[in-house]
Amino acid sequence: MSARDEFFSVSEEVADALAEGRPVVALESSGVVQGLPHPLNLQTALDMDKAIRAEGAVPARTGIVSGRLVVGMSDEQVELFATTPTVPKVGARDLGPVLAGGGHGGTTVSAALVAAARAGIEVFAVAGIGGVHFGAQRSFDISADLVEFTRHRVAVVCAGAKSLLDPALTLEYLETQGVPVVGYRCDDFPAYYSVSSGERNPRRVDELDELAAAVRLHWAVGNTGGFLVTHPIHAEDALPADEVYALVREKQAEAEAAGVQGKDVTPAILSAVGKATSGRTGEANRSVLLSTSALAAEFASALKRNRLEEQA
Ligand code: PSU
Ligand code: MN
Repeated sequence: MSARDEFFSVSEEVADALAEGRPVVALESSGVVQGLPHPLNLQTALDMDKAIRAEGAVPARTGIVSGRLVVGMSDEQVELFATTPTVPKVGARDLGPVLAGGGHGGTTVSAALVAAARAGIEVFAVAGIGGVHFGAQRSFDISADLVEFTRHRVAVVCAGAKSLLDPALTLEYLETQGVPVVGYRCDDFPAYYSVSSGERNPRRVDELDELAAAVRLHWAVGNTGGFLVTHPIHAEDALPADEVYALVREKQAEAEAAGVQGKDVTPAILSAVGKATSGRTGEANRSVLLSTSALAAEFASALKRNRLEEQA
């Protein structure tokens, strides 16, 4: 059975899994288009799917394909995005206009959460969330990802915030908005390519079933927003945080001087940092995308187990 209407389409595999109560992990597609160079982007996206399946869950990559918001993109659709750099980056606010225009769109975390919630998916995986940018006191640059966390009952498994973001301000914003941030087997709030951002997770839990219970109870008491689970990149694939943050400051200054603004900021700085490290960030990105996907799949299973326990 596939849930389908004119502008929203859930793949048959994802619809079947949801109907049968099997674990599903939603994914974004902006990272495929804007995040990694070809062919690393395609290989990584397909390997993320494998990592999720290996843990017994179904991957559900979201994206706008020919004016339709798809949940559960096919390999061919992912390949199209991976080889078409002109596919625009689409945040939550862009969904309506881009769907109306009939074109393609790579979903950011914010847009993917809208799609996941609509499909009834409870877990989303991403390597690094958007957040509060360094210098946000001046620029006001705060990712729409943070706002969408407050709007949807979707748990987000991530390796902290992207390395171009201010981790302390990002954590402050999440606290203000009532979004739980819990480290799974880690004390420090991770930083995407790096094991630690230098900040601490407000909480830590070491068992997935306890984490699942926390998410279920967060919702059961009436909270309507999301829940962040953080877990860092494998240490052997990580880059030193001080080195990455120093590079980010340099590349951010260059981007500002060049007048880069709005949604171009994140891809511009990340790709400049990638070039400056001769691709080492690409390999780190691949590693953390795979490990986060696998953990999200395990966590989605724990969440399903918890629901069964509740009903028993
Ligand atoms: N990876 C990149 N560039 C991006 C993104 C990922 O290399 O632009 C997307 C992610 O989907 C993330 C979003 O949700 O950027 C955050 O963008 P902004 O800071 O403009 O909110
Ligand atoms: Mn922004």
